[in-house]
Amino acid sequence: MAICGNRRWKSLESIDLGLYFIMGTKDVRSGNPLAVLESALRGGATLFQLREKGPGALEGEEKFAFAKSCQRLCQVFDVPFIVNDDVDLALAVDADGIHVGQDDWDAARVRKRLGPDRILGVSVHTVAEAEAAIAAGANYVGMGPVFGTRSKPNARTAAGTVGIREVAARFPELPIVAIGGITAGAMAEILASGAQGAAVISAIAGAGDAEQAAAEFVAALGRPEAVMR
Ligand code: 3NM
Repeated sequence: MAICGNRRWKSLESIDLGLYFIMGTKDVRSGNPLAVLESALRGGATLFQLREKGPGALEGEEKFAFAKSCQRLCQVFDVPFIVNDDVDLALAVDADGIHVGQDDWDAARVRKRLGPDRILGVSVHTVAEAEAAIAAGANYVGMGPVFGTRSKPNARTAAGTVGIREVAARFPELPIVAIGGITAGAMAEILASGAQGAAVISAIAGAGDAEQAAAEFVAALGRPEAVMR
């Protein structure tokens, strides 16, 4: 089986938010996290974010080593490797980008540290936050939680797609990825709201067969050609 990569990306403009897989070691209920990541990539994930957070999360050298292993897998599949929240780690491993929340870091300061060539994603909830993220130099915004989620203990109340519709209408050029409790069955609703794709933890990391789960999302995106095997 030849691995051709999920989606060639050579510029910040060609980032594919279609199936944005997010995972930390604690999100995987059974099996080896790296094997789960590889399965998700095989299934067609177009972007990966390492979100190593919460009780029992790896730290220091272990986190660095795990990040490097994830990055190597992403490189095999030609999928951007994004680090959640940890700017030092992102720079140390030479990640393709970083994702920050409203409470994590000031996005403009992060952009300064990253320079112009890495991907910067920012979580936003309102049109005003989206405007600030654009001004700070974000390449995309994440919006959620759309549905209830168990993967983020301090997540806000589920907001549906209302906010996504508002932000998409105000900033039609801004790439938006929806997050929070998203399943393949919800993809049509997500795309109709103006988002380019879905960011997913449990529906893939918690699935018995992560490759199959990812492939179902890609099929729901309506462009299964994203995967070449
Ligand atoms: N951020 P799942 S919801 C990491 O609303 C994260 O900003 C959210 O995991 C937000 O796909 C969330 O298992 C968890 O619901 C998403």
